[in-house]
Amino acid sequence: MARLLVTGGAGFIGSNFVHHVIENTDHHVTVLDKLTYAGNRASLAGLPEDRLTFVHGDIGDAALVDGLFAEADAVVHYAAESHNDNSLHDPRPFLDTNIIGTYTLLEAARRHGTRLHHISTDEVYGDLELDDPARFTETTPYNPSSPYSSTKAGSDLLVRAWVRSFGVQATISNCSNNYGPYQHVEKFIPRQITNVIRGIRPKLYGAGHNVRDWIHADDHSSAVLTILERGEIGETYLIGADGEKDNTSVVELILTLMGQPADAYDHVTDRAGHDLRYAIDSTRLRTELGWRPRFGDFESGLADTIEWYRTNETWWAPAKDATEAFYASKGQ
Ligand code: NAD
Ligand code: TDX
Repeated sequence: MARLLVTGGAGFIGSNFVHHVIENTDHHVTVLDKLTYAGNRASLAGLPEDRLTFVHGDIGDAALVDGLFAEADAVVHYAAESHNDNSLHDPRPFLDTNIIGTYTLLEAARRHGTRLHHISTDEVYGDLELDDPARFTETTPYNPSSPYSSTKAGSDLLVRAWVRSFGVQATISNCSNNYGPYQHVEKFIPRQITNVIRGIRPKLYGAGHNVRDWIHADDHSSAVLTILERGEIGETYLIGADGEKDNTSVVELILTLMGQPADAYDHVTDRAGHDLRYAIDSTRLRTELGWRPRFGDFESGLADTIEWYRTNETWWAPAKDATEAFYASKGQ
């Protein structure tokens, strides 16, 4: 049994990871989460009290972080400001949490010799043309587009520097777009599902040709656990499940699965600097560490996710009106 510290464990992917760890291992989990607008204590409801400790705090609080690292065997770092649209509106929290927060964790890992896994995104590589046969690999040069992705790129580079300069025992993973339960209604898939539930037409940015490479959050969790157990220190692993879909197809599929006409959506103002396409080549993770995704079928994973939002309206309803008001103020 190991003692895992999970930063951002009340967010979308972090909470999915905590559920995955508690169901599939005997590790004890301590969650450190600031409970920003994106964090929700209810995402961890029902988990056994003897397996989970919740600490409400900021990853930039060096004294708090130091005490938690002293008691952890390993740290998995999910905490971040994560939404591109917010980063275009107000970049500052992205610098504070994604850059200074990660720096604070790295300094604690350095003092305590703690194993650290840093969670990052494929967005650090910029975007690809729609007809480009290439996909991102571990050697693709960094070329981030948004304030969000540039701060994630900065945090990755800090981790690499702390490994090389100070011998910090860290690994990095860069994953593609996640979907599944507990995702905030500001994000594309939950926004459209909850719009349909509320009788609002889904909103597609621009022409809707942009492509994202979708992976179920539980497959992201199994990949992270694999890297934590068998990954080589100092190395980066790309996580993806060959799930490329253009945004129009995703909206049409949501509408169809929810019993609506496939064309019952609106085109709205495009995102500034909107990345065209992301695509992950996860060969390294599969061949070197033997990882495989379990959710091969996007349509059935999406149907399960729709069902989750239908049955968990009390989880998402409190954030819905404010989120739509924010988008409406931007013409989106
Ligand atoms: P999220 O916004 O749903 O959750 C972020 C969590 O971090 C929240 O619980 C929030 O309260 C917490 N947090 C924010 N600032 C904090 C701080 N200063 N101190 C402590 N806690 C803080 O994000 P998510 O979508 O779950 O993303 C989690 C991680 O995965 C991020 O690092 C993100 O870059 C990365 N990632 C996300 C995706 C995706 O598709 N969502 C894909 C690849 C990588
Ligand atoms: O209402 C919408 N309509 C729309 O067309 C919203 C919210 C989004 N979109 C488009 C923009 C993107 O092309 O859908 C796509 C997905 O948008 P988001 O859910 O905002 O995700 P994205 O910007 O691709 O970033 C996500 O994946 C990578 C996560 O939010 C990041 O944290 C992660 O790093």
